Amino acid sequence: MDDILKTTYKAILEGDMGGCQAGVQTAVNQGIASSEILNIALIPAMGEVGRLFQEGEYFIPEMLIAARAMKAGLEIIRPMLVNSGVEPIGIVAIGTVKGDMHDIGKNLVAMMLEGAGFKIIDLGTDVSPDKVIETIKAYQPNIIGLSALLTTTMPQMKATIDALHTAGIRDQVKVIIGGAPVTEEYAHQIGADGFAADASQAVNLAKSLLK
Ligand code: B1M
Repeated sequence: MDDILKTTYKAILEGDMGGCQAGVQTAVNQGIASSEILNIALIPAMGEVGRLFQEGEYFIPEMLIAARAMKAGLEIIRPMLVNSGVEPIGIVAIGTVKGDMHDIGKNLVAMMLEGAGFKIIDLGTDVSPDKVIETIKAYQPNIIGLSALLTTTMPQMKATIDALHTAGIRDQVKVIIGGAPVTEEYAHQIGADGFAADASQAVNLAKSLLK
């Protein structure tokens, strides 16, 4: 791993927002591709934070400041991940399901979709099925993207799909799901139109569903 990527990785583990921003900026200045910065430093660092949390070495505050540092670094490479001025190829409304506050992965997926030419309606976190229904009625998105990071909030994905059926609007949109505990099998089980394991797969999936 390049020294600057190691420094950036370490800054996230230490919750050092300024260090993470400086590291990402230096990496960009050195000509390191934004995808490398993301996949070698930023994402693995959050994986390590999760491991440390699971082992009882990190607690919520450490996890939170690490997430803030990572998000600040992500913002620097955002323009490189996102193209602007391109006619949208479709509309995706995306959010993290009810009861779930994790938004880093969801934001990354949104950025990559935006970069691929989709117009994004960001519903934020803790998104209820009713909010999804309101959004479909108001903006007619082609795709609804649901993210969940907790095994306890995954059932909200099914609750949302069920609510779309009840409201009689399930056939108006495609529903794609993702997040660390989510699987392809779960997507089939709850009647989603697709599952993506990461942001680039989400882009391929969204494009294929538009066809
Ligand atoms: Co939380 N947390 N957290 N957390 N947190 C996890 C998820 C956990 C695995 C940590 C652990 O125990 N190892 C664990 C869940 C266990 C489980 O359910 N099985 C956990 C827990 C338990 C909790 C709390 C319950 C802790 C507590 O309070 N006791 C609590 C819940 C709060 C709530 O939501 N109601 C909590 C809180 C938090 C913080 C607020 C401190 C913070 C979130 C900050 C934020 O997001 N703004 C946080 C963090 C940072 C994490 C970890 C460390 C990192 C998550 C992350 O950002 N990953 C996480 C451990 C881990 O995942 N290793 C953990 C980086 C991100 C790029 O990856 O989100 O997976 P990810 O997204 C990927 C893919 O999954 C996919 O693409 C993304 C890019 O490749 N993807 C999609 C995601 N969404 C998609 C949607 C798609 C398609 C693909 O289509 C629509």
